[in-house]
Amino acid sequence: MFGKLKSKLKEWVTKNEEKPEETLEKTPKKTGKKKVDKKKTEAKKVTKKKEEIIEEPTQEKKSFFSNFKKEKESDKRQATSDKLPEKKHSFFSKPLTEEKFEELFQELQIILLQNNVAYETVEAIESQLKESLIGKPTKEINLSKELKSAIETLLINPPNFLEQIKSSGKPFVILFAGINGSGKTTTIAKVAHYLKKNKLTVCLAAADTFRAAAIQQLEEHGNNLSIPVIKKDYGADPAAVGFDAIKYAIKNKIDIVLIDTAGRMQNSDTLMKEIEKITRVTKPNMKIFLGESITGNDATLQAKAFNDSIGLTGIILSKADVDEKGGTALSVAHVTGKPILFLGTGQEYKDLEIFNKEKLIKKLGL
Ligand SMILES: Nc1nc2c(ncn2[C@@H]2O[C@H](COP(=O)(O)OP(=O)(O)OP(=O)(O)O)[C@@H](O)[C@H]2O)c(=O)[nH]1
Ligand SMILES: [Mg+2]
Repeated sequence: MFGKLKSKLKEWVTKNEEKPEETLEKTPKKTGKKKVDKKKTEAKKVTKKKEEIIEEPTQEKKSFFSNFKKEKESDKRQATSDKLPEKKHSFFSKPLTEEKFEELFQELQIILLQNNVAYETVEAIESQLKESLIGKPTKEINLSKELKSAIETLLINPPNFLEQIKSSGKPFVILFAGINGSGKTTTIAKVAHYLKKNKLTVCLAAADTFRAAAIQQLEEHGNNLSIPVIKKDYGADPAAVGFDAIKYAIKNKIDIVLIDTAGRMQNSDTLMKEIEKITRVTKPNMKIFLGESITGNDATLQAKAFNDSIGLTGIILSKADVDEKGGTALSVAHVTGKPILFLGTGQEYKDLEIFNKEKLIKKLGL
């Protein structure tokens, strides 16, 4: 996860921080500036440190240093004599203008969009950065730090899952919803395994009575994990299956009921009405949207629609192990305002990771 986004962000930060005076002050305002930059690049090419060059300036490089000195002296004079606030700053401490910010952000915007960050989320990052960067002296700008803090504000750390369950009445009902193949049934099995490991008792409701073999798939997980599965026939009312599972849990003093539901596209009115009915009948304590990390903007749109329909409690993103880009987590969390509870990181029962925003930001290398 984050392989591509991480390397692209690092590339962008390094590029813009290495030569802030070149990138942030791209438009040469003074004569001779172009010459200065060209000479600087040449000096870099021979991979000599600035200090070494200053000690022994060759004839060829003398003009670069004399120009540089002149620039600094002229800036110094302006800083003391000029009344315009913009010119009170030295060569290296001019405040970043809105125009320069737009120039700088353009490239970052493309990187983010290409890595599955939703447009809305890119805009949020832009406005955060704008607020913190515009007017700041360019030499004081730490892009990595600013970007990190902009991303940090988009994410929410989830509440303690086990604590929430333990502090609530029995049975604790969790409904899983999402589009076809997003990983609902597999994730239910992983969550059941996790709860069992934490000494909680679980039963599963096979409320996907629609897809062929969906009930058998859940039963197989139930058998593997020694967890009861409550089922009806294919075509039965899924809300009734959920209701029966809750009755079973009350009777058998089971702590948690996990309800599996059929995959449904968020734009299918009938199926969205059906999930609303399941929600009304089973009154889940938690309504979880299961999205795929790899689907990017689609997952964001789906999460939004499911949230509008049943009011989500949180999100689980599956297939983070095969996600190269990593922007989905940022977008889904930001757009819905709901916490990501877990990340699915593989196909085995143990492959479920509690979401942690600090860990995610660390993975981004910021
Ligand atoms: N690599 C990887 N594969 C996963 C993960 N979670 C689920 N899968 C795979 O995704 C596929 C679909 O998973 P299911 O659990 O059947 O998805 P579903 O949402 O229940 O599908 P429907 O019931 O058809 O809507 C299966 O092949 C799973 O093994 C994960 O975190 N990582
Ligand atoms: Mg399923």
